[in-house]
Amino acid sequence: MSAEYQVVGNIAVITMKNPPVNGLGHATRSAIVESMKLAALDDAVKAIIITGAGKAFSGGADIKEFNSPKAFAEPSLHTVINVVENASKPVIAAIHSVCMGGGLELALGCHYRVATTGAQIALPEVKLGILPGAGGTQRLPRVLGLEMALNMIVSGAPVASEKLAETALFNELIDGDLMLGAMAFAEKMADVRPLPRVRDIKIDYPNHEAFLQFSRNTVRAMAGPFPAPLKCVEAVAAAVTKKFDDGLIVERDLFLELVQTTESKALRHAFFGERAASKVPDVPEDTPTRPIKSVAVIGAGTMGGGIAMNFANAGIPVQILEMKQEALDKGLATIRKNYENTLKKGKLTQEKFEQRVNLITGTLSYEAIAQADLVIEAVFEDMGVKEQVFKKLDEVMKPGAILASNTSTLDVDVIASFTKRPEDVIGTHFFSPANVMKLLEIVRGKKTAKDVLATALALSKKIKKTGVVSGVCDGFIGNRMIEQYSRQAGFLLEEGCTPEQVDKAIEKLGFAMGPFRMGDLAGNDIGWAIRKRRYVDKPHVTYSKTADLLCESGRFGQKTGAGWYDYKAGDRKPYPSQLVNDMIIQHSADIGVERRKISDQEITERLIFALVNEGARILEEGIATRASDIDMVYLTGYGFPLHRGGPMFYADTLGLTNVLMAMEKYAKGRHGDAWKPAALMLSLAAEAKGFN
Ligand code: T1G
Repeated sequence: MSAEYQVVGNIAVITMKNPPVNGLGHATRSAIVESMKLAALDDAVKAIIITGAGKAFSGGADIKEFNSPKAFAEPSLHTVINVVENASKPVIAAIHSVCMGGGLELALGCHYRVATTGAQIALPEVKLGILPGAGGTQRLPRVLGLEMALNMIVSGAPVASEKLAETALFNELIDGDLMLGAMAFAEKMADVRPLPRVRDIKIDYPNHEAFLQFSRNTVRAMAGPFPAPLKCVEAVAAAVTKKFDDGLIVERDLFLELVQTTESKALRHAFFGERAASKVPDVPEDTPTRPIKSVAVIGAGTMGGGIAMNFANAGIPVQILEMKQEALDKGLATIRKNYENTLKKGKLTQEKFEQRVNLITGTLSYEAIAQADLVIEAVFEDMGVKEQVFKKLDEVMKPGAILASNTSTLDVDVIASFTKRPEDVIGTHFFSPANVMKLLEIVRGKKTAKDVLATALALSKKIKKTGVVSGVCDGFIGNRMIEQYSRQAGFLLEEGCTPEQVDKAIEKLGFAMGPFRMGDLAGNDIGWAIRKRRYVDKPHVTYSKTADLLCESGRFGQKTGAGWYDYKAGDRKPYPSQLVNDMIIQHSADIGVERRKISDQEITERLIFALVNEGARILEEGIATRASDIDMVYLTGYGFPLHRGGPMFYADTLGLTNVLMAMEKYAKGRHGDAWKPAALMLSLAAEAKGFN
């Protein structure tokens, strides 16, 4: 059952029931049409109300059905809306909570719409790389006007129902019980004729061409690699320039064009990937979580400060523990400065500023944090230091407190072994800047308790992070893959590239920042320290010494005013460095490598396929639960271009056989051992399958 039909007095009530958000899947669409037939045949029924059960009126078309025959199987959403709009009895949409996408389009096909306040009203299709495909681009401008409708459709942003109260979208806003209000409204309108239809409203916008042209130029400038925003403008333009039914045809054609694009498939992949990431196969979704009412952070450095801000932003009091008053004062001052900057930009109210600053306090004593529900260690990335901290935490923290480490590569099981409560230990790897980057790698130790993991996942949502669960290995998911990416980047320098050429090639593919600009930003000394530790245990692993030579000359990046690139004081713009390029050329000669011209395609293939191959191994070993988790790590933590869906999705769009063929070619070159294909890739390619 995905819609319930009942008659209350002389009003028929159709209640959509397709949890969690009443997605308008085929079964729901069919049930609505069947219910409309019953209402039409029942002479006692004078009016019909459509509403949604649970937490939404409707979240729109069932995205899970896309690219499956069900999505367009009759009754299509168009058919459902036509049945409603052409009914001989008044149909009233009773809207609450969420009315989005196809759900709003269904409501626009009704003769009347009433709503509670606070309902989220949106046509968010553009965020999925498509556009409203069931009349939304033609009907919304008729009730909101051209400008407001175009803004909503191109941005996909929700608007609270009360903000639209004065528009023709709503006939009434209902205070109190929605259904009682809707029934009263239905009684009132039961005999009113003719039945008003949104499609009959004329859009009055003189000189619309100038506005539409301005909109095209503005949208083209902001759309980046995504085709949907500009098509939204074209669809809405048809609402003004064409008859209603002709406008519907324009909308349909544009929708069908967009729904097939890789960009849309990538956005839909990311939509579901974000939500799938919080699902852990052996941890039931209703696992009880531990209440987190207070947090402590050990270390007031860049990471510790940023981490603390996340919790203050979510309204959770945070204590920062430092060893020295000077370091503590510096850390707290940096946090205040960050909030002041946000305040100055108008992105924070004075009230929120004060609330957040006051939620963060400092202390020099472990005893002062003993009652915190969660403590996150963000000290120097050295196992000896971690050991001291966790032994102390084990001593002072109250029973049941969660002990988390922000380590970016170290073994969480070893860290847990420093305590007598390894089940309470977990990794929470934030990405710098910790108060900005969405990604949170949640590292599950062998002994981490299920409720601790469930708590960390729930908390990641509360602090607006994308929590992705990783098993324990060197580098977890993101940094383990970036090691292979960095190896190839170094080899490319030795074989003929400059840092700028590598960066430009991968940035042309859509990466926010290439490996060398990223190194200069994050600090080349971080990778240097990791390599010193990592390759001691793995002497057989070859890697380029160019990065070490760079660090030996003190060129750590922006923080030292020079790295792979030169920098001018007060200017973060990277300038190619002749000195570094000469050092690279000399190094090639020293190691007897003849430099050659290397294409952008080779650069991007070697960088990305190195990620994909290591990602496949991470999947094989069960470090990551699913390929989309790996994609979410790269989309939210490493600047992988969203329109390409993440490394594993991108490999799927290229075809794993093609990826393997390219890898085979590179395996014949220098350090060919780096290109040994993961068994999972070979088996998937053999079955013509992909990772997702
Ligand atoms: N279809 C299928 N599943 C959906 C869904 C949808 N439209 N919306 C949400 N879900 C699932 C989601 O995957 C998750 O599943 C659960 O619901 C809770 O979601 C013709 C073609 C509605 C504001 O783009 O913005 O209509 O992980 O965690 O925070 O023009 O979901 O539990 O298994 O996000 O309360 C247009 C997308 C579709 C709305 C609720 N509609 N959804 O937020 O819960 S295209 C959208 C959202 C369309 C027509 C076109 C949000 C929400 P699971 P959640 P939430």
